[in-house]
Amino acid sequence: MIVSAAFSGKRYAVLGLARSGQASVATLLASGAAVTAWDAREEPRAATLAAHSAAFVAGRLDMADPCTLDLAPYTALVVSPGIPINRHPVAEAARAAGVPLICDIELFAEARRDLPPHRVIGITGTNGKSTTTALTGHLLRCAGIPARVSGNIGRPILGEVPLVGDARKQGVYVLELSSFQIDLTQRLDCDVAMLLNLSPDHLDRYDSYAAYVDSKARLFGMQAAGHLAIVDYHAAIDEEALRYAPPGQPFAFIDGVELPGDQADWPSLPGPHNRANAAAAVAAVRHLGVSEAVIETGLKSFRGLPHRMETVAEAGGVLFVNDSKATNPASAAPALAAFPPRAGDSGRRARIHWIVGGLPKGDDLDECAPFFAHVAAAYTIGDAGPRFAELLEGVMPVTRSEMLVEAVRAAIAAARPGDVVLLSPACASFDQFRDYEARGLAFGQIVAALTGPDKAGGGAG
Ligand code: UMA
Ligand code: ADP
Repeated sequence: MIVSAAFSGKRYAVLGLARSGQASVATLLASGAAVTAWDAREEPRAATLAAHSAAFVAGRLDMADPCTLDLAPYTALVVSPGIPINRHPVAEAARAAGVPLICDIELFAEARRDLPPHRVIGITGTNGKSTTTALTGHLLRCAGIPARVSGNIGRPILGEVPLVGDARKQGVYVLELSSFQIDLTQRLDCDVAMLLNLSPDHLDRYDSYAAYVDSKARLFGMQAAGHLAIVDYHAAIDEEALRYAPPGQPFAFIDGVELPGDQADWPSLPGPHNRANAAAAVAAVRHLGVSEAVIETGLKSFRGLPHRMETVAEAGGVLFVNDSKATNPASAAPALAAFPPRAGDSGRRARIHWIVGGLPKGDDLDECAPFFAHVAAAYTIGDAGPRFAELLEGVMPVTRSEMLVEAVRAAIAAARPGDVVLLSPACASFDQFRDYEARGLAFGQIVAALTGPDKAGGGAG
């Protein structure tokens, strides 16, 4: 766990006690701070109390009557990134009391002064963050550089074992950062900061797309002069992503990065989107001195993350691919692009059976449209199902499945050898699942049940 004298003797309020909130409470208490904490749910409240009984005070940070809390005495209010500060009453209460609204990433930024010499790579963007974060950590470790891979990728940074090092041999914290985390961070100076790409997302949390872009661009505004910014060429030009960067800041364009070797030798980085992710990671580690030879072997040995273009089964010549992490149309598009039509008996044949839908992020699938010709049939699910079916009917055969299990069953019945049953929903999962991971696991289990040795029958068996 990361601890720091920076918090000693101060008072913090913490709202949200899941992964990042729990880690924040633990760090603050171990650092000698007093903590008042709350979660809307009883279970995480009880778990936090059980873990830190003596030192911890529960307070109604949800601002519900009758116990509305006076925030004025607190050094800061630490909120979890999942709490919508654009509409939660605690945000207004904190502003009224003049108390900074921060998250665990800002606590880490403050704690850095007490950590041994180290460097930080911060990675944001709409899509590809986790892949690029994991790959960056992998390339550093291949070079023998100690690295922690944390943040939005699912590991709260404050729970990490601090890196040991000295000025000559510094470890690297590789942080995946969501716009929610950047909004709650004021002082994270990344040695290398990258903005991978931008497309509309999370618009329930922002007044406009411009406000979402602005949130991401602030990552560069926190960098010291001389620290490297890595940007997608289009993001930089179209969205002025570097507008907050210090004057004269060095920057690299992702599409200008030279990559060693042949992408065909990188089993976990297929497609043009992964080439861009690789370029961003390579630019960062090159800047920190990793050699070309290590980069070349590291790209080959990298193994991808679950729920991103993950092959979960192959049965009867049909591939089953879990891309549950594709939670918006821009991230589903490369998955469709990855399986172009193949030559068949009667000309080129589309081979994707596309399971699409969930909680929609928008009203269209425009970004996927260039690859509709790759789709043999669509199976719509979830809240977005009826709308997506309307959009796709007439362009491709559509089965209105509603439930994932029905979609998989119908796809198996229709799939022929050489085809791909692809879950790439282009939507959030929260209408039917706890999160994208639960959705991806359900897909894998359904596929196993319907294609495994005990299955009842089906086209792909
Ligand atoms: N809560 C309240 N009141 C509310 C709303 C929520 O008390 O009004 C409580 C909930 O009951 C819950 C907690 O707040 O206990 C939720 O906090 P959280 O959703 O921030 O959960 P964490 O486990 O702390 O996860 C967060 C990030 N979650 C989000 O940004 C939504 C995780 O990113 C991150 O991995 C983790 O910190 C560790 O750093 C997840 C994510 O979905 C993967 N990110 C979004 C994305 O990638 O699209 C941005
Ligand atoms: P994030 O952490 O930003 O959500 P991931 O690496 O987890 O990104 O990938 C999420 C989804 O986005 C996957 O379905 C993947 O196929 C797709 N994807 C990955 N990289 C990119 C990219 N650079 N551009 C567009 N889509 C991408």
